[in-house]
Order: sequence, then structure tokens, then C-alpha cells
Amino acid sequence: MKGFTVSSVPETGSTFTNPVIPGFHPDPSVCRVGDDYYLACSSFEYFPGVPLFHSRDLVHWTRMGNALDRPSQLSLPRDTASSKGIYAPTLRHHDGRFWLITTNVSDGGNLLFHTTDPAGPWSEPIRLPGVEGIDPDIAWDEDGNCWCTTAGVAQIRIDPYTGESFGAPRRIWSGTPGAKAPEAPHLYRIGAYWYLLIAEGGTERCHGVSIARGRTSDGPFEPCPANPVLTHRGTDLPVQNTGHADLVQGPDGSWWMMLLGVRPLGGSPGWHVLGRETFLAPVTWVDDWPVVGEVAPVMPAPPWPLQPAATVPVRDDFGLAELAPVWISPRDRPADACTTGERPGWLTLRGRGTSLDAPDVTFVGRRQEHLSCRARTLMDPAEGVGGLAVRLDESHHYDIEAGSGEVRVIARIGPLRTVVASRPLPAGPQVLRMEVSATRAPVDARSGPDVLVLGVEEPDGTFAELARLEGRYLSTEVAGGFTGRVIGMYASTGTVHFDWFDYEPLPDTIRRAPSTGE
Ligand code: 6LW
Repeated sequence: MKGFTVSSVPETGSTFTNPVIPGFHPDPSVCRVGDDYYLACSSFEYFPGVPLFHSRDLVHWTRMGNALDRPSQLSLPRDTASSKGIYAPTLRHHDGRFWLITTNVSDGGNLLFHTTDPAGPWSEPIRLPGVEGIDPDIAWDEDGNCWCTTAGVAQIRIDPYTGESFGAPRRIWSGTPGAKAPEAPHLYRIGAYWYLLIAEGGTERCHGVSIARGRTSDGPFEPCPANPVLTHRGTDLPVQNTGHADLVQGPDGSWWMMLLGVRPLGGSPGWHVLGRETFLAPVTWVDDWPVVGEVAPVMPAPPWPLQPAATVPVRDDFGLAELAPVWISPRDRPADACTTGERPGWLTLRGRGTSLDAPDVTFVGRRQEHLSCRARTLMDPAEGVGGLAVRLDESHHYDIEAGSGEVRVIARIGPLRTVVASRPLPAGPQVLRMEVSATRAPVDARSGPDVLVLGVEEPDGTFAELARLEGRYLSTEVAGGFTGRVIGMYASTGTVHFDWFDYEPLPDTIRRAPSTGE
């Protein structure tokens, strides 16, 4: 089985590559249990939600599943806007049990889940009506009190088994004077202090990490004189928007930080297309304050043996009864619209009469995790209309669509939707292909981040390009929001069968300018 390791930069024994979890995996929260590490990320409008990863070395991570994989855990009504739904989680281990606390900003507010096995199943949601705001953290003090801390930064004591809260939320810190959006709080007991770690400055280019400390879990807290202890604001470093961090001890007892960052490409202002990704940085302590090391694409390896990087198969041939956890869908995935049981070895998608412009499109996709990559799928359009698409949201997507006697490339950019190219559809199943080529230096001020080439494969396998499209219009700087590109299969009308789906990284190359757009 052909495969690739997750990072597309070759590693040497003395280095590792960042992001350690590429693609739209923001707001990482990590916990250590013995020699094992577990990490959770936000997932917004996608179902299933809250992707979970496992590692033994903090560098190589294997996708375990999604904590919220039942509609009773994750309600995303049809009117859930893109980038709403599930915001930042916190993942912790206490009293032999894993705890996951997060916010469904579209339905339910702050919710708490627990399990003894992080691979699942996770519990039904415990609602926390007394907990306000987003980015909830959960921590226990020496007396067994459970403290929930949220953006702002406010704190309230809760019963994690019932969701009951005690007293009113108390503001315990407002972050650095003048800095906006003190959020992503995490509370830790380290040595003689309780530390309160936060993000501030907003999750864009001014993002940063600050910290304060106190002698008790509910403060008062003294800000670190060196705040922000991490930021890339005002630099030309290749990793930007660094923030929303969580601290964790390595296998040798040293300290490390998992955080989110972005990798802008192209000219000004720089365009990031993969969303906010998870990075790893070293931490040392000076005068009982953390000092965070560099956050770079290639990093010195930590001082312990690295596990072999997971080999991810290129092809999913839909041979299993359940879809692999890498597959996500906007808002829901009704069994009658998405199944691998109807045509063995094929994924069958049933359209609901809606295109990718609508919130209830039948779409099954996976995060784009590489700046240059190729996606292919073999689809049978005999009974319906559907295809291969890359989406940021309902107003920003590129589709290769087959059905009704035609294959066409559709570009949706904000209020504009156009058929960029089309040609008659030959009989029988078709291989649809999308190739993404990142723009590499040298670039001029108006360069975009990448070029997407969309088309079909001829019977002899040659790639018949139908369109070359600018990637900037599928970037967060254009579309806005908190997610990143998701590439996948969809059905608009009728029934469409997909035999297999290939996703693989490509060497970063510069392609000639697109035939449309800039
Ligand atoms: C999240 C907040 C943030 O709740 O963005 O980068 C929000 N930080 O902490 C959505 O990811």
C-alpha cells in the first residue's frame, strides 16, 4: 500500500518538522498519561467533531478518532454557520478518567465529556449552564475542587459529574493591559506556583501567549514581566499567528508547548489556506517563569528517541463498514445520505438537491494537510450529479462536478459562482483530479499562495486539465473564519458512488500562472 508520512519535510535524526499536526487542527490541548500523550483540537461546523491524536514523543501524532461522533453529543443545526459549532476544547486526565470540556457555540454552550478510553466511546454531554463564555479549561486543586476557567478570564468551581456550578464566575485576570481577547486559559500547578496561561491579541497576526502565576488556584495572579512569552507579531518568520497554547512535560521531564500557528504563502498580506495548525516548541524555566523557544518549520529534535512517523495510506477504498475518522462532513452525516454498505467497496452519497453553496450538502472530506498535494477519486455519475471539491465554506469552494452528460469546474468565490470550464462527460466512471501547487520564493507582492489545477483523467491516465484557479480565494485572509481547506466528495442530486479516494503530498513546485483570476 503506497503511503506517506504526515510531514512533507524530510526529517533527519536531529530535527523534527513543524507543524507536528498539519492542516486545520487549531486550539490544541494536550495531556500526558504515563508515557502516552493525547491531544484534542477544535472542529467548528464539522461532524464528527473534536479530532483526537495519540503520541509517545510529542512529535509524531497518530489520529485516534473524534471524541464527538454521535448526534446526541454534537448538535449542529442546519443554520449553524461555518466556523461556528465547536470551539476550543481542553483535554485533561484526572482520577483515572479523561475529561474533555468544550463549547458548542451553536447549540448547548459549554459541555463536558468523559471516558476511561480516549479512543471512545465518550460520555453523553454534561451541560454546564453556570459556565459562561468560550475556551473552557478544567483543573483540580489539592483539595479536589474542580475549577473551570474561561476566556475573559473568569473562573468558577463546578462539579464535573453533574455540571453544577458554585457561586458566580469570578474574573481572575484580564491579560496584558491593551491586548484584546484574553482567551484560551489553562491552569496548571507547577512547582510552588499555580500558573494561568492565556492567548491574547486575537487569533490573527497579533496573536500571542501570556502567563501569570499565583500561590493558589483561584489567584491572585501576578503577570510575567516578559509577557507575551511567545508571539510572532511584527516578524517575517514563516510561522505566524502563534498562540492558543497548552503546556506539557516531555518524557524526560522537560517542558514543551503545543500551540497553533499558520503558514502564510505568497506576497502581501500572505495567505494561509490550511487553517491554523498545531506546532510544538520547547520551554525552559528562568526564575520560575517559562521561556519559549523558537517555533520554526524545522526544529532541533527533543532529547529522547522519536517513534517512527505514522505512514498514512494514500488511498481509501471504502472497504470498511465505517468511514475512517479522517472523514468529516459539514453539520451532519445522515446514514441515508452517506454509506459504504449499499455498494460494497464504494462510498455511496445521496444528494439532497443542494450544492456546496448550501449548508446541508452531502459532502465527505478530509483536511488538506500539505501546501502542495494531489487528490483523486473514481466516481460513477450514472445516477446523479456530484464530484470532487475543496471547500472553506459555502461561499468559497472549487468543484469538479460530473453528471447530466457533462463534467464542469465550478468556482464559488463570495457572491460569485461561475462554471469556469466544461466538456462532455464520457460514459462510465470518471477519475476526477485536483492538484495544488504552493507558490514558493521568490514571489512578488501580488503573488497568491498556490494554484489549483482541476480536471479529469483520460482512460490512459493522462491528466486533462480543465481549469487553473488562484488559491488566494480559498484562504482565510479572503474567506475569514477559523477553519481551513477540506477536500472531499459530494453529491448534489441523485446518487453518486465513489470507488476510492487518493490524497498525497506533492513536492512544492512553482506552476505557471493560473488561466483565470489574477
Ligand atoms: C478560540 C479562541 C481562538 O475559541 O479562536 O485562537 C477561537 N484562539 O481561543 C476559535 O478557534
